[in-house]
Amino acid sequence: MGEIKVPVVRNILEVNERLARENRRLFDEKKILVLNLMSSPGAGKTSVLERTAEALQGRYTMAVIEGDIQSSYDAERLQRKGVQAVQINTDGACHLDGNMIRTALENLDLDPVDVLVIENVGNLVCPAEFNLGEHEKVMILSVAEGDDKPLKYPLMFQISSVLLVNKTDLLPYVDCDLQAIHERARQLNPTQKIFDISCRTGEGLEAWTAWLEARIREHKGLP
Ligand SMILES: Nc1nc2c(ncn2[C@@H]2O[C@H](COP(=O)(O)OP(=O)(O)O)[C@@H](O)[C@H]2O)c(=O)[nH]1
Ligand SMILES: [Mg+2]
Repeated sequence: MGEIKVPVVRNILEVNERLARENRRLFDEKKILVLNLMSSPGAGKTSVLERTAEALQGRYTMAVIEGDIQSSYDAERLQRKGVQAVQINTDGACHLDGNMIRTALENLDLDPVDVLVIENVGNLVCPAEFNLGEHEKVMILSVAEGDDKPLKYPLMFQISSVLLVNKTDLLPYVDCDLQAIHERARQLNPTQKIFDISCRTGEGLEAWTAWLEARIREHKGLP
């Protein structure tokens, strides 16, 4: 009898890592800075992108990949701001993966792009596990979600190099201790950059966009 070979399905995360590395190679070849933007549903990912597009206008070219379970609503929001945007519908999947990004890239003209932001599916859990080939993971927590979230979703805070604490205009109306968010996030990730922002009033957005512009220049090797 010949040897019986059992097919082994390779770890899904391992396959994803390979695809993410391929995406990263393409981004680096084109000198495009890529951000993976993550948060729970409604924390303000698309709002941050709209505000960021306004701030970068005329200086740097931004493109966006929008991930949602359904609809093309968010891509349309960004297109209205003059941003090249492509929508991915995951049809139920709770996160984006390297393969979905590779497919989306076929529908983008990358040549003029300085920064590509990938808006992940609204979820503080699964997106933390899947690299897409990005250079920076950026997460948003809105104050309306509560100051206990770093304790409950530690991985997302640990892997994100930037934390945007959004909706600070709502602080007078919600039971949320901003200082506690900072302290808990710091404990999980001492090097994380934290920006308190309000997409509604614009407060704090300048510091965030200044960081982003500096990061774009650094990535391109510009002074
Ligand atoms: N009060 C307030 N509302 C905000 C702020 N940022 C976003 N929103 C609102 O929160 C809701 C969800 O925002 P959206 O950007 O679609 O969140 P996403 O699901 O994470 O993309 C929308 O109704 C926004 O207008 C903010 O800073 N303050
Ligand atoms: Mg959105």
